Amino acid sequence: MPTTPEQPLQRVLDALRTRDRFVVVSHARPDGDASGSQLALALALRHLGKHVRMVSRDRPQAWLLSFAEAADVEVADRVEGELDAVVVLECGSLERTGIAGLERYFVINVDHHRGNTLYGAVNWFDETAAACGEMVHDIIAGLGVPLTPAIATFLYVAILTDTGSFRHANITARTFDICRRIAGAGVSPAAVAARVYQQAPVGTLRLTGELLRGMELAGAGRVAVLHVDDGLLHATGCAPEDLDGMINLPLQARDVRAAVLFKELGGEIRVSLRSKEAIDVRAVAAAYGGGGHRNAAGCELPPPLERARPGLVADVVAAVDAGTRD
Ligand SMILES: [Mn+2]
Repeated sequence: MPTTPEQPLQRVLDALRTRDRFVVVSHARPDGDASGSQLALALALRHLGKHVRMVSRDRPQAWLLSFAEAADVEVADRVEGELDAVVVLECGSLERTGIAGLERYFVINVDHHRGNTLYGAVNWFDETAAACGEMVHDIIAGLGVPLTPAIATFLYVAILTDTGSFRHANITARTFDICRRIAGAGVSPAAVAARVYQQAPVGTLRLTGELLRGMELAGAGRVAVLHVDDGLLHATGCAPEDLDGMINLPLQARDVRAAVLFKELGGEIRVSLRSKEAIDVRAVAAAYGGGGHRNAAGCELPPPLERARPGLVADVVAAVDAGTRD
């Protein structure tokens, strides 16, 4: 695909080619796309002989640590030292990294979240990408780095997880074109899926059971509301990252159009929102200072939860009404 120097991908490629010392970061509490994109790009830059560190505000998820390369991710809340550039993946704003000191460097911003603030010296923002991993794939291809089995594996981790195992609305032909290349590089989709989805400790099954037992319904059964607090995590022996993906469980029900998960953890209240089809929960999250995608978004709320909860649930019901009317 020919590109002109003015195109964002080309500017990213130029910025990477002409520099040598990088830190690659992604967002705090990294998900599969964050860590997968970070690892794939870091390995590709190292393939070119460049000096690359990976830094994350929080430890990668437990299942990701089953990949040996993930041990190389440094957990830190600050970046210092001599660098030519920081590559920020999968972050709508620099604050999403949870890492201090980045603004002092040449920042290369690669992201697919609507509302990206274009905070980099070089910015490539593509909200049509199903995963940041798709964009990283194009960067790696543009750099002329071959898809080694390890690089291809992490790209697949990014795409598999960010598409909800190929179920979300953001999937395009491009997604499958990239996955076709990944499979051609020798990656076994089934083996990667097993490493991602069959690593859970039994405590997460207990947590799943408790979350669903406490599920409430609003909006004539079309909105499912889940709640978790420190006590429930403690009782099931789980950590906050074990909640990842659990908000999607209620969407298995035909009549549930949207799901809300209230997380009262460590004195903070976080809200995750998911929806089906045209129902826009990003707009709901944005009204509370959050963001995300149409079908997957989140925000934070000031305590106490009881004050904000009814209004937010009502807003989700209204979003379901609006999204169902269209
Ligand atoms: Mn993503």
